[in-house]
Amino acid sequence: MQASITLALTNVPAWQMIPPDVLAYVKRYNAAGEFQGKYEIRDPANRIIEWTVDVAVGQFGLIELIIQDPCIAADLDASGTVDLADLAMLAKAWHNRGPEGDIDGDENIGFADLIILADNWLCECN
Ligand SMILES: [Ca+2]
Ligand SMILES: [Ca+2]
Repeated sequence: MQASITLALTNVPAWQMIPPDVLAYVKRYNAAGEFQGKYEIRDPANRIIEWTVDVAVGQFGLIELIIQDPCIAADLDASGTVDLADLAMLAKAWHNRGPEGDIDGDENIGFADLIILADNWLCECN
């Protein structure tokens, strides 16, 4: 069975108050808990997010709203500083899929994550 879900981010003024330097997105999972997609919420085209799911009505998966300081996101080992240890974790996960080593939330490990890490190099995020 297929069904369509619409997630409408209707409180636009609230979204516009999100600081420009934070990561802000929605992650979607299916009923089995598997990652399905990431949606940027600053993109005006994505203020209304709609997709089709292949599960019965009432069995929709998790939707996770993430608003996060990019320094904390880039601190992969949660040491309080973005440094070589985090770069090593990113390199180890390079081109993998999944949350391990992911910084921008798309569950692909690549240049987008490296850019955030580089932009926050040596930042202290306590
Ligand atoms: Ca760290
Ligand atoms: Ca990523």
